[in-house]
Amino acid sequence: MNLRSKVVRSVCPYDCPDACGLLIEVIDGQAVKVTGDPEHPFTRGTLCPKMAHYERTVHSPHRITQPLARTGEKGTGQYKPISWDEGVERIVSTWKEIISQYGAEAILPYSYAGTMGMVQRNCGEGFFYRLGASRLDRTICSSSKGYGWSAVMGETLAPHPDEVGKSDFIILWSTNALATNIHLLNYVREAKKRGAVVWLIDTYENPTARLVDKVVLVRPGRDAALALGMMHILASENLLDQSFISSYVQGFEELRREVLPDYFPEKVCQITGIEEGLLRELALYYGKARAPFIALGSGLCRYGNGAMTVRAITCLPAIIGAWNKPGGGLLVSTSTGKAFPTDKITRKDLLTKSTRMVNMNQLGSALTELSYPPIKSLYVYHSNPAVVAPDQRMIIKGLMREDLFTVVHERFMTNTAGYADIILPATSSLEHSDIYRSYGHYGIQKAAAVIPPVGEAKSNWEVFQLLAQALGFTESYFKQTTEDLIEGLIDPPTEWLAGVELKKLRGGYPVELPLPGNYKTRFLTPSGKIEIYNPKETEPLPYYFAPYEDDAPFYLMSAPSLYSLNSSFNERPDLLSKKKGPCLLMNPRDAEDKKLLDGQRVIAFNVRGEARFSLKITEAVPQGVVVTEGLYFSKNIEDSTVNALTSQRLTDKAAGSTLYDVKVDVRNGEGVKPTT
Ligand SMILES: Nc1nc2c(c(=O)[nH]1)N[C@H]1C(S)=C(S)[C@@H](COP(=O)(O)OP(=O)(O)OC[C@H]3O[C@@H](n4cnc5c(=O)[nH]c(N)nc54)[C@H](O)[C@@H]3O)O[C@H]1N2
Ligand SMILES: Nc1nc2c(c(=O)[nH]1)N[C@H]1C(S)=C(S)[C@@H](COP(=O)(O)OP(=O)(O)OC[C@H]3O[C@@H](n4cnc5c(=O)[nH]c(N)nc54)[C@H](O)[C@@H]3O)O[C@H]1N2
Ligand code: SF4
Ligand SMILES: [Mo]
Repeated sequence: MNLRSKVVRSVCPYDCPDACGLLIEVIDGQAVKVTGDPEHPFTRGTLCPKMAHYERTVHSPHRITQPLARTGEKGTGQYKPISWDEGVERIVSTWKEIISQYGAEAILPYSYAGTMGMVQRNCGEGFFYRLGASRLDRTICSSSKGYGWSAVMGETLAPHPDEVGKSDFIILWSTNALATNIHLLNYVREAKKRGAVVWLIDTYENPTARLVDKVVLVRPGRDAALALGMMHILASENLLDQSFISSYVQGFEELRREVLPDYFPEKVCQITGIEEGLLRELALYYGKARAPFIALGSGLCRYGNGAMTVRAITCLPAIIGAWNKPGGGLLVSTSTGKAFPTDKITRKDLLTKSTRMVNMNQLGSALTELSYPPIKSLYVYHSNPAVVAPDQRMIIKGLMREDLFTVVHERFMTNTAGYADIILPATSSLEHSDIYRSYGHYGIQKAAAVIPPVGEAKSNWEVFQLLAQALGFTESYFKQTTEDLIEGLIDPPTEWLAGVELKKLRGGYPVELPLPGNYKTRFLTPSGKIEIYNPKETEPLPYYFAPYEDDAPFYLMSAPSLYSLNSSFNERPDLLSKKKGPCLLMNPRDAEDKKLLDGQRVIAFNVRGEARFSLKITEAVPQGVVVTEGLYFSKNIEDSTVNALTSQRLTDKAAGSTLYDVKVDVRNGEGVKPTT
């Protein structure tokens, strides 16, 4: 190690359940090396391929380092540098004009999870409430999954991930954990060493398939039928835990009487496409295991029936009493929001009158169809809707509007930034402070800035402070430093936080939120029991209904890639070369029917649009399904990507995205020029 170098702790800011602890080696204000913190209990010293060279992202030559103003046509990428003063002045004067003509609801913020830090992620909300802008319903990821879990389990604490290590039968259900939750696999490996059996239930043999003992391929959007079919078999084979049910479960008898008879194996196999022998084997393994554990990913919640699917699966551990056994349970996500008074950041109280809510999955319609008032300005921060949000063609049509004033606060020239009127340079997580929690474990950690801002970059909070000042907002909230906001989350500590060593937390070390001894059987629902029957639901008992489905031959899965995270990391040539460009995986028999050859250019299309891929023929994908891994930037304005195919339809509950509930046809794309 160089004498001038120092090694400091930080936290991975990305939208990933692992929320890893990082060690950053810094020389002369530059991050030169990034490694996993060996003292972080979940990270255990290893990082994913994306973050192993985070310094290449932070000091990328593609970083935006100055505010920029558009000089050419929208979408053509022509900009000139301007000062921060000029940038802020242009934004504020344009907004004032818009507000006087249309009211503040003509302004729409758009943000999601470029950074998961509690301050930088959420600090725009108070600002836009104060402004009186339209509000954004932030449901693109997995709101329906949370809804489905809560409908059965209320606010019950999720199991600690180390339970997985104690299980003897693990189901990885709708997750490509090898890409999206790699540190959970440490526990899976531990369990395997002790003899545990691991299965994967997915719509294709995703890369995690090679780590498991058996794969069950289910037709997309049918998992509720599968879960109910498993419960039918568990009941008919007497594999229920009656004593657990009578102490802790509400409504199993109703389910057994009114719903389960409908989910006999022949019917379930017809719906799900699973062979009867395999369905029985799965149900019997699950029912006979000492402590079965389900790790539930989010793919299956992004359908028109997503919330109900998660609700049905959440009933499974209840009827066999898995919650009562060390190593048994179901992990949907750890919700640790209650540990922090996040309303001190989001400041709902600054909203003085009711304002319009726009669903983030329907940005395309919002920009092109909304009136009274129309959206006249869009402010995007830590999100890239032109790539990640559904129905891309509509979004681009909206972003192209000459009368839409778009501001994008970004680290890189994303496709969304390419349509902006003003671009503001954003800091990376190493350049600002924050405090982090996780949705995959119970660790929390504070991270101070470890290097100065690259160029003239500013953090989300700094920009909202500048805008607040220019708009004359006088509330003391806007005068607080980032450090003040972090401290406000810790002090005074909530009841949950009071159990952690605050000195260690303030010092930047990873600490764990404590869990009460009996938490796995403390069911925080209105009845105090697991609510298979939930009287508050419009349908008090879970059942299966079909997802939306387009009229086209192939289900399209646009699953995560190991080498990017949503649209992030596309700035990295080292990772892009491993990603190998947008591919479409197809079963050999489908390719033969369509007379398509391995490696050729193909176009996937449906009523909403089309996207180009290179075809990869593989048995990993069943007939009737095509798969693409990872999101890519469009190279030019004519070229759409996978979200040109996805729809703005919402889930059954919680207004979530239906990004996987989409069907396409595929045709030869050799020698065909792109069209929009
Ligand atoms: N490397 C990497 N890591 C990531 C991300 C990334 O893009 N890349 N994204 C991050 C984000 S934002 C999130 S939310 C998490 C998501 O992490 P996960 O929840 O693990 O991943 P998902 O993409 O939601 O779902 C993955 C799997 O669902 C399967 N699937 C789709 N439909 C169905 C279905 O109907 N039934 C079943 N059984 N399976 C189905 C897909 O084939 C895919 O294998 O990962 C985070 N981590
Ligand atoms: N077809 C399809 N579409 C999907 C998915 C899918 O599986 N299939 N996954 C969906 C899911 S699960 C999610 S969660 C969404 C995610 O969608 P987004 O949250 O939009 O995620 P990213 O694409 O990672 O874009 C985040 C952007 O924030 C920027 N950024 C990072 N840190 C900061 C910061 O501190 N300040 C500012 N101002 N900018 C910052 C990054 O440079 C990056 O461009 O995408 C969804 N889209
Ligand atoms: S595994 Fe997830 S949290 Fe850990 S370094 Fe990679 S992206 Fe970050
Ligand atoms: Mo997500």
